[in-house]
This record gives sequence, structure tokens and C-alpha cells, in this order.
Amino acid sequence: MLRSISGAPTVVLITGHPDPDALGSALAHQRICQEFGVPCAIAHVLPVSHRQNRAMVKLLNIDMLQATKPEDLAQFKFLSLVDTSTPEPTLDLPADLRLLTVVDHHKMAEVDAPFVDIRPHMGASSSIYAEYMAGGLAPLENAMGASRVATALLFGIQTDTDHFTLATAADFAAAAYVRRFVDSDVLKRVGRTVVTASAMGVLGRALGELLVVRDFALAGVGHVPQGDRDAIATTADFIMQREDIDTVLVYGIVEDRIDGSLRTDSPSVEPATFLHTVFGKDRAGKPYGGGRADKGGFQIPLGVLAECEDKDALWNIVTQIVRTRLAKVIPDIEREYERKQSDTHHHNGHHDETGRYSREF
Ligand SMILES: [Mn+2]
Repeated sequence: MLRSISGAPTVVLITGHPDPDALGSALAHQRICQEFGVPCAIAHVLPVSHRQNRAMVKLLNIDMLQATKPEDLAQFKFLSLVDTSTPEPTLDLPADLRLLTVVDHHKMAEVDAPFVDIRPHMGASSSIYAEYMAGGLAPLENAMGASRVATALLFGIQTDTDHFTLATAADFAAAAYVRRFVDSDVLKRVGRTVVTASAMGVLGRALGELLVVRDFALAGVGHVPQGDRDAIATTADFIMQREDIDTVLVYGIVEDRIDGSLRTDSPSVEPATFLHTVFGKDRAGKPYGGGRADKGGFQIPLGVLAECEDKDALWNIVTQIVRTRLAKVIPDIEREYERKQSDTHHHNGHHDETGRYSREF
């Protein structure tokens, strides 16, 4: 198909905010075009909004044109779509721009184009492009700039398959092919987890307030804006990385409720049962918390207490209630709290938790 257009200028127009799978596919498409002497630009309409994606564009030096009006695309004769089968809806396409190729892994769609490859069983469009290359269409072996395309493709596959947890055998085969050409350093820098400032604030409070009883940890993080609710879960995930902890409960006040997350990899803790035992049910008989396997969450409405204007006082009451409830399952939690309070007040310093516990238990 590319050979048939004899060098006419084409554009890959990314639909939506450019994400790693679309960017990886677009770069691979561009490279294949190059192989056939077809000039190919990459364009997008919506901004690269996610910080990780901006890092990818910058580190891999991806040259893109941001189109804001139809005339911005006037120089192109053919359109290629990657990781989608519908063009960006917020921009009117020039009437003479003809759809040439569609490569996507979302659900099958009726598309009228000379070349259509939609494979819903693949975890990423980047996997499909990697497969083209492995199959000899612009192979990465001995190619100039191969690492740039390979790194983008692997990052696309990694992101869309949720770090390979959703990957199929075909995705693994595709990833294995591009892996050899990847710039590991760039991949590591692009893939670095980005934590928002507010999530870091919540995490900081949690670490300061952490109560540890044997392998259980409890952290109250105070008032958390509704928009930052995810930070409670992220914080629980983070604390789980501590080697001596296998169950963690993180909670805060979000709007008019106590809102918390539980994480566990203890074989004896079942999140739904644990939360039910600790927090019970509301008047309608509905448990305040639920969960499965290794995670759970709970929400307890504060009712009229939510109107309390003294935020510190309200938070004190909430932490007391949570500790009292937890004492049903973790009897030493209150004693640990008191010790931590007196440590902070009298010694104002550090202590070795491991030593303390080995003495006590
Ligand atoms: Mn995708």
C-alpha cells in the first residue's frame, strides 16, 4: 500500500491525548514509511497531558506537529490511524485527506481504508507494529535509530498491558523482539513512576503517623481533598513495600466520610472479613468495607459530625474511633499509639522499632 502512493506525504494523526501506545505505533509507522520512501509526519490535536508521556516525547525526541485547524494538515495527501479506528473528533479533516491505513487493537470497527489491521486480541497496537518489524517490514536489525523506535514500542506495550499483566503470548513475542534494541536507560527514565505533589504530602503524613504492631501498620493521613482520594490507596501500596509489614490500613477524612484502603499479602488476612470485623455494618446492614484477595477499602459516613468546624478536633475523634475499632483485631494498637505519643513528646527522637518489638513480643 505504501509503495502504491509513490512518495506522497502522509500524516499519522493521533486521536485523543497522545499516550505511549499511540506514540510507539506512530514512530514505528513513520520508520516503515521511511523504508518505502514515503514522507510521514506525526500530528496530534489534544496536548500531551500526562507528565510521563511528556517525558517520553522529550527523551525519545519525538517530533510532532500540533494541529489546531484543518489547514495545518493541508500539506498531507494521506492519513494513517494508529491505536484507533476513528480520527480525532475535535478537528475537521481537510476534505482531500484520504485515509490510507488503520492499525488498532481496540474493538473491531467497520473502516473504509485500503489497509486495515484491527486485532482486538492484542494488548497493544505497538505489539502489532513490533510484529511487522520482526516479520521483515523495516526490521530493527542494523537500522539507524532503531533504539528510539524499539524503546517507544516496548514502552507502549508495557503501558497498555499494565506492565505485562494483561499481555498475551503475541504481546510477549513482540516485546521480546524489540527488547534487544531498547535503550534501557531511557526506558527506565521514561517509566519512572510519577507521584503528584499531593500524593507525596499524604505519603509524608502517613509515614510520620505510622503505627506498627508486629506485621500490621496503621496510618491516618488527616483531611484529604476528594480529588486526591487515590493518594490514600497509593500510600497503602507504598507502605506495603516495607519488608516487615504484610498488612496496612491507611485512612483519612474525605469530604463527609472516613475513607480508607487496606492492603495485605498475609495468608491469614481476608480483606472483606477483616474490614467487616473491624468496622461492622451500617443500619441498613451493608458493610462499610469490602475487598477481595489482597486489597480492600472502606467508607464510613461522618453524618452531622462532618459539619464540625474544628478540623483538628474532628480528626482526633476519627483517629480514636478507628484505633478503638481496630483494637478488636489488633489489641496492641492502642498501647503502640500511647508509646508513640510519649516518645514524640518526651524524647522527641528516633527509636528502633525492631528492637522494641523483639523485646515486647
Ligand atoms: Mn493501545
